[in-house]
Amino acid sequence: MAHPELQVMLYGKDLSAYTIKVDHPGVKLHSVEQPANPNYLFLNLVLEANLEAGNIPIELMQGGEMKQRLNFPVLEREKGSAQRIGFDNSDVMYLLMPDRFANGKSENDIVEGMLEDKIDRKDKTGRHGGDLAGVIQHLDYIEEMGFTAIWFNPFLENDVERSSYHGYSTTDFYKVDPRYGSNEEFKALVDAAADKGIKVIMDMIFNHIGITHWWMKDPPSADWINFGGEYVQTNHRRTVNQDPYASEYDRKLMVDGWFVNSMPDLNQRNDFLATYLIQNSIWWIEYSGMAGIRMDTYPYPDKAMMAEWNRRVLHEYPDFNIVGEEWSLNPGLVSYWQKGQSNHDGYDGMIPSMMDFPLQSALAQSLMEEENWNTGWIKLYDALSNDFMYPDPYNLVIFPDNHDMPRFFMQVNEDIELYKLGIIYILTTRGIPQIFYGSEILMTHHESNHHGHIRKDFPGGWKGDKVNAFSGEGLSKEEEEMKAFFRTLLTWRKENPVIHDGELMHYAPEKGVYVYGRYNEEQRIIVLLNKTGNDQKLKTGRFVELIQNASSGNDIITGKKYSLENTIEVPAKSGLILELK
Ligand SMILES: [Ca+2]
Ligand SMILES: [Ca+2]
Repeated sequence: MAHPELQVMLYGKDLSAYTIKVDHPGVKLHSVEQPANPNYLFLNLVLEANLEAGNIPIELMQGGEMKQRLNFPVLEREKGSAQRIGFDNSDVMYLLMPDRFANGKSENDIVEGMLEDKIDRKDKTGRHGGDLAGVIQHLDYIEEMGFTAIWFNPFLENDVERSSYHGYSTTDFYKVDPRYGSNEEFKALVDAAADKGIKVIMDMIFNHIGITHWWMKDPPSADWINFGGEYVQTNHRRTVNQDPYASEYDRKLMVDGWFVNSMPDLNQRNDFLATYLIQNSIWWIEYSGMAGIRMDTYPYPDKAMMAEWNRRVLHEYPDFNIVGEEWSLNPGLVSYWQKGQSNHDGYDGMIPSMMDFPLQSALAQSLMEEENWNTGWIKLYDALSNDFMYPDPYNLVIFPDNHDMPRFFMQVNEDIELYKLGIIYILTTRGIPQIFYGSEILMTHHESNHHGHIRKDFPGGWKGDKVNAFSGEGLSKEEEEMKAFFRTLLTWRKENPVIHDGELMHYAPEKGVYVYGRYNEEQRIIVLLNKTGNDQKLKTGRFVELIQNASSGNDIITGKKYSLENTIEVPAKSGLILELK
């Protein structure tokens, strides 16, 4: 590894009573550190260039006698591991929640001894039985649809009493939850996905753990958990990270307060804990072969440690990608974090990508508002102009919806034509698109906007499902058509680099039509989105910078040819994606 030091946490009764001996070629025991709790020791090892794969013996000594010997396994690295390419704007991510996508193995549905030891598909916050095996079985589907990456909601062990299905309450950072599978199964999934050209992105949470994490019974030190391990609610005032006027009181409550009472807040200022989390990420990347990380609740952990975490991961894997979640509609706040930003306080967050929440909101407003001087498409046109604030807007992750908000189809009042306009926009504007599973079959949640209803079971993922969205059996005509629409658009996007990293130019909305284009040396694309109920005739002279001397364009969805001589007619409530000729 680029970083030669490794810190090993040892846990066991009265470890402070032992001295540690490591005598192995290629390894030096630099030092042993003792936290407040005598049941822990931290060993600082230096791994030298001549270290070979195998077991490093760690000996626990007392009075010159060896009392116990542990074998710390060191594995051979995969060739080219450090040079792996992270997700980028040539990709489209498929976001799925492992519990709710497909149940590939019924034998792991209930794991004896775990705190939530039942499944109930009728319970919105219960476990439904989906797992990693189910995803492996349906990789063909994800590939055929044209997705090139999968972002998994978290699947590490969540041995908590209730709502363990969503995976955001980690109880073991080094272990896949047995109800989803095993570490080996995850690695097999990443390999099988790679064979299909699909990258895998892991969801990580550094801000908090589940209340039943084993640390809670016997933490290494009192400062391991914020507020001394006692529940104090965060104020959720996320602006404190950027606000030049924030009081220390507000700042501390935001960053150190707990997200909810069942999720103890980790103190990343503790150096042992910071190292533990950093090494854990690097271990998962190296072990599994994955291509990216999505970091949860990005403004909540200690921001200096988060910058250091990014630096360390990118030091090992310079072309890796990491995206953070700052749920703010203010691009000034979001852009603060991105690597290369020049900030008023000198902070460099080091993170390559952020989730583009401001653009998501502007898109939904644009589609739902009446066209007017300051409403409708102008929201999206104006929102995009904020890109001057970002060091790298082409590396932002863009999305119509995700697992934490009403599905986009519901946001546009189930209007299929408006929905299509939104999807065209996400798949053709700058950035790295992310699509939530079920979007391709118009999934709804009429029961409620409760997260448990939004994260519905994908039809066909369970034996006996009447509808099978994988095969198409039982889908309505509208659902079938939407699936085909996605497949056409995604397959085309995959093959056309101009949509990945081509330049972007847009025109102020007129007559309810928003026009923009993507171009590079080889290719030019013009996208025309007509929101109105009428066909709209536009003079093409206005677009000459973009279309140059092209006289026509072929719509990539219908294959139909459109003339660009003098005028173009954009059909009512529809979008055209024209490849210019
Ligand atoms: Ca299962
Ligand atoms: Ca925190």
